[in-house]
Amino acid sequence: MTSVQSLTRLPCGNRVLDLAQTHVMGILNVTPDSFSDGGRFSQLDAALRHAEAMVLAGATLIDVGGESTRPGARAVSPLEELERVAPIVELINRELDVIISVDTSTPAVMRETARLGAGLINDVRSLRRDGALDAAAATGLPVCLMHMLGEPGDMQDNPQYQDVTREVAEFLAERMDQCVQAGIPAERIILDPGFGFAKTLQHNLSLFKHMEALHALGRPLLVGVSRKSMIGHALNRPVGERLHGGLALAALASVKGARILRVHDVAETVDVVRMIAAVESAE
Ligand code: PT1
Repeated sequence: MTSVQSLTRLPCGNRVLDLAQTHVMGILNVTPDSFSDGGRFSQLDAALRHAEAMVLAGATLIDVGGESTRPGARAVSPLEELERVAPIVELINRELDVIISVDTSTPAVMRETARLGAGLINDVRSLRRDGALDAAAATGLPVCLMHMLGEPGDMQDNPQYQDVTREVAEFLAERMDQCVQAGIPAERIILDPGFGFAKTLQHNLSLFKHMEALHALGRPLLVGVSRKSMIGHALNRPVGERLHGGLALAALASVKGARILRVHDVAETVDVVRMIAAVESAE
């Protein structure tokens, strides 16, 4: 392997992510569906089939989350979260060829899912829960650190910044320092501006516009804007009508150098990424 290749290859458990390319991460929520009475097996089977469809559509990562972190969501207990997430991580690892990202802030979930085949820890709280830095370090897996102020339950209560991009960059630099001190090398860190987390529409748009400034931190960027209210507010669209706005942002993020796009609509986003790659690889 050349030294240039080693800079772009991020080991994620038993798989490798090539950071020279833009990747699509498919979202798999395993929060319980109160309208479904199909029982545990049928919910697990439906989740596996959804994951498989996203892999066939071109997702190279699947982000499994057992706790909703959208605005106003409430926290779940560690045991409840583990019981939701662990079986599907084990099943995807056995059945599919894909990197499993676990969307969690819970140390026990990090440790247990790493054992079951997870390849990436995606923590919207940037490893700020008690024991999370040590748990993530112990897994040896890469981590995605995301900017958020407060908790999902209160984060949209009047967020304020002097300069949102600078403050997000400073926050991420500080969390990266904490990781390195805890034994997570910088080479294992992915950074995320945290769109929709403690930000008004204007904060989100300004942060998106100036996203390139975060490249100064020297780590790959992950962007998650799929179906979020920033699209809804900018276009006046309900959640079911945000695909086109989301694809525009996916294209922009890709051109701005984001390496991972976290999305619901995998097939459509993969077309966007491939089309851009086709143009960029032309003479
Ligand atoms: C994200 C992200 C995430 N988003 C990472 N993980 C969510 N790394 C969950 C809205 O405004 O961007 N990056 N995990 C989902 N969270 C939200 C937030 C969903 C805001 C919706 C909104 O609509």
